[in-house]
Amino acid sequence: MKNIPSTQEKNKINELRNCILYELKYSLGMTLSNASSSDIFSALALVVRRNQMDDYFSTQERHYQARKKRIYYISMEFLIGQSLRNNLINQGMMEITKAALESLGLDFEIIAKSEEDAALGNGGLGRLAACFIDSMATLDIAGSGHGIKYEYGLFHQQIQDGKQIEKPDDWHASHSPWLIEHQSQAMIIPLYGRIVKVQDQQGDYNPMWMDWKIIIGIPHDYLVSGYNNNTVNSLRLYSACASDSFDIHIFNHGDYLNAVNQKIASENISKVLYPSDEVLAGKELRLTQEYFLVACTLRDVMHDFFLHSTDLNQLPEFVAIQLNDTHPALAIVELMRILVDEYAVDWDIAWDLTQRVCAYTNHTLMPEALEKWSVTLFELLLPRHLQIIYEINKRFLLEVERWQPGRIDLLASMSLIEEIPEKKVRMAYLAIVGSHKVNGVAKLHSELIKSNLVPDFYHLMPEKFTNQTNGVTPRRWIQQANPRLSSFLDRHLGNKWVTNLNLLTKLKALTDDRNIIDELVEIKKYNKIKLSHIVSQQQGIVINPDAMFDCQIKRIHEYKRQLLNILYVIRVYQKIIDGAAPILPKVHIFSGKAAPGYAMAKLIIQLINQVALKVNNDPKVNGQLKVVFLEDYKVSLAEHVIPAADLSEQISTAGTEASGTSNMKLAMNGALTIGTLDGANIEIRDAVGHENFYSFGLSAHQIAEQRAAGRSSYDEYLSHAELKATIDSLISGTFHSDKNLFSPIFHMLVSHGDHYFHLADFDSYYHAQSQALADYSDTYSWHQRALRTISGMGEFSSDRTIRGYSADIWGIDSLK
Ligand code: T68
Repeated sequence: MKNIPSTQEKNKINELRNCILYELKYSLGMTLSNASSSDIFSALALVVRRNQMDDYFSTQERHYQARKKRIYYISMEFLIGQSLRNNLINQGMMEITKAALESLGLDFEIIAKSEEDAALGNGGLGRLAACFIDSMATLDIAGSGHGIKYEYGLFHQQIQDGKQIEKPDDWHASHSPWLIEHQSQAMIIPLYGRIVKVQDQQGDYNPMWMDWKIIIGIPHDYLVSGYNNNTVNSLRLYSACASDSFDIHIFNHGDYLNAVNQKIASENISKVLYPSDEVLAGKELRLTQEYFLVACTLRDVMHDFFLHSTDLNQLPEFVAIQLNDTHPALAIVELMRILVDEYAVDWDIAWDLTQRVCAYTNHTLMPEALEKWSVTLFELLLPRHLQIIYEINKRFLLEVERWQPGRIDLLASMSLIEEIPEKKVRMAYLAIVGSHKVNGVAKLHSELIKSNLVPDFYHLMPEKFTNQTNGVTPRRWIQQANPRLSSFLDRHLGNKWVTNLNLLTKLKALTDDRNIIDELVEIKKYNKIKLSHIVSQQQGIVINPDAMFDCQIKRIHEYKRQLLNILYVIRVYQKIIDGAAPILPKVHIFSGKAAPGYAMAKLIIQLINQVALKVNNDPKVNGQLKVVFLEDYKVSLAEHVIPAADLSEQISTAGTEASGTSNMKLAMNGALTIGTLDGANIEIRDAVGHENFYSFGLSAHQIAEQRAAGRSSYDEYLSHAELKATIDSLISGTFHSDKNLFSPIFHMLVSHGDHYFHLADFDSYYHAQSQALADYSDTYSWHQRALRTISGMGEFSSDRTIRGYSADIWGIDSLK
């Protein structure tokens, strides 16, 4: 039943309605009668942005007056998704907006749906950055995000004949109502050129970078509201454009076409997000992007700093730079260049300041994913930066020599420059030596960084290494994505949980209350019905909301083992055909994108779709087992899947997933986890109680041992008849008329060593799955455990993570 609005509320609704009509008319040049949903969305977003503006200026002034240290979170990716709902919630405007739209005959849901996702990221790393800026604003930290305004975000995925097809994501950045362009703050970024030695007045020779080309960086501000606190920070996204003077120079020589080409080349820098969530081998444009981001951000850093002080020794008092992986590690070098070349700071002092300002977050243990850039490319693009890296390395290797005299092997293995087979800059080593802190993103991961990834660096400088377990923002991942769970929490805990997620522990006392469990059952059911509609609209597949929804939603990767999940489905299917399966209805939902150049991941997508086709249409299965691959995974789709999940698949090979964050989002929304002892799964299991977590598989330690011992996946395959039958179905023509189609998967598993231990973990996974399904048949106790799970998830709020960075890395302790 709706509440009758008070006169004051009526006035607010009226005012908002008039503002929307005003923006529609005067900013967009339309009237209601000819406006599309997307036009109304833009008008509404402009109203919201206008409301943010005053708070933005007062926040900046307040932080400036308080002489607060500023945090610059530099990331090549910010996976924002949609912003309307989030901004309305944070500003407490949701209800009146719905009412204002209704008074115009409009439905909020339809308007909100028309917002394009800002998909400026690949996966976990980019979404983490988005959660962090939300938490920094909510905690009233003077912190800004710094990234690139890609014209094309992560590609759209279409599935045709079971295969992934990539389509460009033109998210119409230039028309985004959220972005405010600041042409007047354009920045000059030099590139290419050569170094000459120039004699100064004392007769010393100093290097001078000359004859560079110029790119212009234009900042765009995206405003980030804190939750219910009047703090508004910003995410600065830089776009690249050609420099006019540079063009004119060429124009004067009459080379029009060359001038135009140069202009296009410059603008290409911010054209597209690289769609790989791992290796980005050798792409000149990518290195240019990384440098462009860093150079623009450091101009902002210096500008902001000089508002406070002209004494560069004070830099670490006012500035903290957090490097989101090694992608922005050139910030270390650019800061050194600015201090040494532009402000003539003595090298040792500059190096000390740089280290105290910078900190580095590592997100991967996989050696092949560690960034390395060819020295030749560096020399061409950033000759001065390469010199600085060599100087850093020279001094660092002297330190290594002092630490372990005579260890030539260490000088080679710890050098920032890899020599063989080709000279390359090791970006992770640069990031480690140039930072005062290096953190992993879950306890296990932070330990493995020390023991496996860079043990020598750890032994040389143990004080640098620390852990900050990831978290996710409850504003988006509970309040926005799951409004019914959110009201449930309001009812039983009051509304403070939104900014103090530890209050969830109070739910523990309610797990024996039948009425409360019934409420939770209803909420999950409602969310599952909603997802079923999306599945039937998008994929044309009818699923039963009473079935268990088993969800694996993340990038497609061998190490994440979507293949293990689909092999399990194949096994169950074979049992059904043999008449030997325990029949309890189940839906396996997959969603995720594969990097366009990652053939094996794309083949796994095709396998999932072919298995789906077979299983979903086989009358013997009779709808008891369904497989759904939801196309075009993105933040806004995740917001629908997560609240509807019963079982969360977190099944990476132990020791490969740095942390995971979908594991947190799903558990917070009441899914139980089936997972390996990997990444943050371990901490989640401890937090929710081991009895509420289906753990399986080898530990990271056992995996490492078996790798070292040289296990044979071929023997595993031969020695296990049922498993063999499952694997053989990949090449029997059961799932595709072309028997050879999936043979690369077969061979990867059987003849090429099964690097990610699918076969070794299969049985253990099968048993955990069977147990989960059997337990699900008792709805009441299942949801008791779901509530217990939610109650344990308080520590996985990104607010907790940001407090950790503040205290341990950034040196800000005065948070409210
Ligand atoms: C993820 N990494 C980790 N990388 O895989 C995940 N990489 O375990 C962790 O939870 C998450 O980071 C947050 O810490 C990524 O998402 C990338 O997306 C990426 C992108 C470009 C280059 C390398």
